[in-house]
Amino acid sequence: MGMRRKTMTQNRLNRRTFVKGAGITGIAAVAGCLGSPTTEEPEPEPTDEGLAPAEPVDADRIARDPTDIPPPVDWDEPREHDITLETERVTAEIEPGVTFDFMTFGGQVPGPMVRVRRGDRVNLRFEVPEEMNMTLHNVDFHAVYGPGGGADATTITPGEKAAEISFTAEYAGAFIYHCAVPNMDHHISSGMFGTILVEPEEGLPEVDNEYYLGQHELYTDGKVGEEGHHGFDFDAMKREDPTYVVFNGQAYGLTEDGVGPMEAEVGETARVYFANGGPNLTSALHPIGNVWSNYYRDGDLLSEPDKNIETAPVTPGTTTVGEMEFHVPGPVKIVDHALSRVVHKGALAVVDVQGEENPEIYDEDPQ
Ligand SMILES: [Cu+2]
Repeated sequence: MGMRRKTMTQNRLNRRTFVKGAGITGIAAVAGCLGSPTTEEPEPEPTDEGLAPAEPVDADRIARDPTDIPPPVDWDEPREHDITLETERVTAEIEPGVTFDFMTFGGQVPGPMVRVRRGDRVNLRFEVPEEMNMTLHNVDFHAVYGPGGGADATTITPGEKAAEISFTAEYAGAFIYHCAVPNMDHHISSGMFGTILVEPEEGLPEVDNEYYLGQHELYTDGKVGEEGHHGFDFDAMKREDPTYVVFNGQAYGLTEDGVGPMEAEVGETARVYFANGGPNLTSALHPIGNVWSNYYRDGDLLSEPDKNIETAPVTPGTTTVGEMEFHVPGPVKIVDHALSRVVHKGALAVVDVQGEENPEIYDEDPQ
C-alpha cells in the first residue's frame, strides 16, 4: 500500500508538534492551567469490542490538493460547460492508522471545484456507480435557481442511469454544493460537499496563488487518534459532537506532517476559497500570523471586499473567500479559531511562505 503507519505514541507526538507549531500553546495553557493540551487527553479507554482494525485504503490521501482549481475565467462571452460529477465511496485515513469510509464527489474532499463565469451554461451529468453505498444521492448547487438547486432532478440510486440537468449560472459568487438526500447530514459529514465558483463577468482580481479548502465534521465511533477503522456515530452527529473537525478530509492533513503544506513566496498574494460543509458547526476562519486583507463575506464577490478581517464566521453551507499578502517568511496557519477544534480535532492547515526576511516588518531577533 505504501502508506505510512505510525504508532499511537508517534501520533500523539505529532499532534503536540502541530499544536506547538500552531502558536497557541500559550493560550491553551492559560485557559486550562493544565499544561500541555495533549497530556490532559486521556488515553483511549479499551472497550469490550474495541475498534475493528484499520482497513486497506482505496486512496493514498482523501485530501484534495488545495491547488487543484480550474484556471481563472479569461473569456468574455457566455460559454457552455459539460461537467460530470461522479460519486465515489473511498476508504481512507483521517490521520495515520485511522481509517474511515468516506462518501465523496470525485474521490476526494472537498469535491472538485466547478468554475464558470456569470451567464455561462452548465450541462451537468451526475453519476452514482453501482459500488457507491447507500440508497440515494443527489447534488444541490447553491448557485442554481431551481427545485433543490438541482437536487430534485438529480436524485438517483447506485447503478441507476446518470441524471442530467442544465442550468445558467445567473448570479455571481462563491457557493457550496452538497448531497441533499433525506439523510444529508450523514452524507455531508462523510464528505459530500464542494464549491461552485461563479465569477463576475469582469472576472476576479489577479492573485499569485489560489487555494481551495473545505472544512467539515467527522462523527465516528472511535476516539481521536484511536487506531483502527472508525464507523459512523449517528448519535454523536445528532448531538453535534464531532470526533474530528478537518480541512480537506484529513486531521492536520495540509501540514508538514500530513500530505504537505501549501506553498507561497514572500511578496506574493493568495486567495483562499473556503467551503464549510458542516453539516453543523460554524467555523471561525482565521490566518495565524496574517490577516484577510480582502475578505469577501459569505462568498459575496459583487460587493467591495471587507478589509483587514482577523476572524470571520463561516456558516455551514457557505463558501467564503479571503485574500492574504505574504510580507515575511514563515508558516501562516489557517485555523478554525474555535481552538479546541485545532488542538484536539484536526482543524489546521499551513501555508509555508519562503523568502527573504523582512525585518522592517518583522524582526524575530532585534539587536
Ligand atoms: Cu449522498
